[in-house]
Amino acid sequence: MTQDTLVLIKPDGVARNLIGVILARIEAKGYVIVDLRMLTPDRALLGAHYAEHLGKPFFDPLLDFMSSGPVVAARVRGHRVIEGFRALAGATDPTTAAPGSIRGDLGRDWGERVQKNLVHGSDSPASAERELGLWFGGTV
Ligand code: DAT
Ligand code: MG
Repeated sequence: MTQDTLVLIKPDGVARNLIGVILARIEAKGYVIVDLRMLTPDRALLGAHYAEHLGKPFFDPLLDFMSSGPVVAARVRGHRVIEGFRALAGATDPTTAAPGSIRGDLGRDWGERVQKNLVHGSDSPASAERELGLWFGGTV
C-alpha cells in the first residue's frame, strides 16, 4: 500500500517562511519527498485542482489566494501517506485543527473569505493520482 500524495505548501506558508518547517515535519514522520517544485499557479491549474468546489462561496477567494504567490508542490511517498499526511495537516479550519498538526500549530483564522491553512493534501488515491497529474504531469 505504498502510495504517493500531492502536498502543496500554499502561498501563506511560503510567505511566512514555513517551507522548511513543513517539509521537515513530513520527513520527520518518515515519508519521502520524491519530487519538488515551486511555482505560482495560474487559474486554469487551480480551477482543475479545485473543481469539486466550483460554485461554493469560497471558490473565487480560494483561487485568488492560491494564485497570489509561489507555492511549493511535493510528491510525497510512503505506506498510507494519503491518510497520514491528512492527519499531519489537521482539520481544514485552523482554529479547531488539533494542536500537534501543521494547521493546528502554525495556522490561524485571519477573518477572510477563504481559510488560509498553509497546506493541501490529496484526500484519496483517486484524488492523488488526478492531482499529481495536474501538478507534475503537465496535463494543464
Ligand atoms: P481541505 O484543504 O482540508 O481538503 P477542502 O477541500 O474542503 O479542505 O477545501 C479546500 C480549501 O478551501 C481549504 O483548504 C480552505 C478553503 N475552504 C474550505 N472550506 C471553507 C469555508 N467553509 N470557508 C472558507 N474557506 C474554506
Ligand atoms: Mg480538499
